[in-house]
Amino acid sequence: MRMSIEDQKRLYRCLYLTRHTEEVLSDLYREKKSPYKPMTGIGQEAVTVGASFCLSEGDFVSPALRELGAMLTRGMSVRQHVLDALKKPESMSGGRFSAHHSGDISKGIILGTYIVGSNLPVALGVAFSLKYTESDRVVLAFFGDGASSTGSFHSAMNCSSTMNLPLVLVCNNNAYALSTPLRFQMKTPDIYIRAAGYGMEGVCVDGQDVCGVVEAVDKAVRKARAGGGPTLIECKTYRFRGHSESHDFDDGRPAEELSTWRAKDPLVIYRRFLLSGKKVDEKALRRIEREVEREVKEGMEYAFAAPELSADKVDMYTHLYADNGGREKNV
Ligand SMILES: Cc1ncc(C[n+]2csc(CCOP(=O)(O)OP(=O)(O)O)c2C)c(N)n1
Ligand SMILES: [Mg+2]
Repeated sequence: MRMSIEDQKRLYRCLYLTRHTEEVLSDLYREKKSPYKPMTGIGQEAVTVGASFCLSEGDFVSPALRELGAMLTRGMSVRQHVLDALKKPESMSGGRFSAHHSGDISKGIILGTYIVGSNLPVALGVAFSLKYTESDRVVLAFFGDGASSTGSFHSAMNCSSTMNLPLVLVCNNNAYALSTPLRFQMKTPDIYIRAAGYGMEGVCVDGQDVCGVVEAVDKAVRKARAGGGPTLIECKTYRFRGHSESHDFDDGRPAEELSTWRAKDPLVIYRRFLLSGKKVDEKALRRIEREVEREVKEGMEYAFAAPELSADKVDMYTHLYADNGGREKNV
């Protein structure tokens, strides 16, 4: 993908927005100032943001568990995310979503579930509908290394390949499923090779290098849009924090492994890359960072101050398929 300087700055902005939002939410939880316990993608932003950056208006993204970066890159605001995370009645779902079920179909963000791997058959269904209606839109679906051992993953691989669907499957291989390291999950360190078993193209990229992620995903998106079918893209990455914010940072993972990966911070790498090109200077990047910090602060302040759900205004009987006959209680 040929990116203008403006595109490059926009990409940095999305990376920084994701990092900063997750850091602030995590700090608030740890300081007991927020009930929302994040499962962050800190360290993995080059994958989630970089891949989502390749989509166009009208395309769809299917986030898994730690893809806030995908939602923000596709245009969800910090305010909207935090309203969802805090289950505020003002959120789109009226307080029904948790952050794991968040999404916004008007922005092409398919709503998630907490069941590992379960977003893949849903993404597959959306991809099928796009092909069926002869649309040139594509679906980008995220999943983790752990999810790649689920039946949902294998069904989605087989079906999308056989039906030549416009689906791009992006694996965040962060080497752990909760606290289980990859070597206890599978006999191979590589997930992209599984594509061969389904007659699909499989690609492996450095998930800390956002330029490499953008290049690989952009190619796969173009291929899918042109009717070339699905691609599996494995991104080797690492989460810098615990599985969730209720886990310690060093949750049994070797200290040396953590420090090796922390030295490959995707934001630092991309920042350095931008400055080395000499078309973006330190001042411009600082300006972006200040703007993002202001946006995050305003979004958080709004969402935290928004009214809470109140017990006497529970409307659990609306939005049901079944007619409740106007009854409010004891249904
Ligand atoms: C079907 C299912 N099994 C177990 C869990 C509990 N669980 C939540 S996240 C997770 C780890 C998933 O690992 P991976 O797919 O590698 O994603 P990561 O957390 O590393 O991003 C597990 C086991 C779940 N939510 N759903
Ligand atoms: Mg994982």
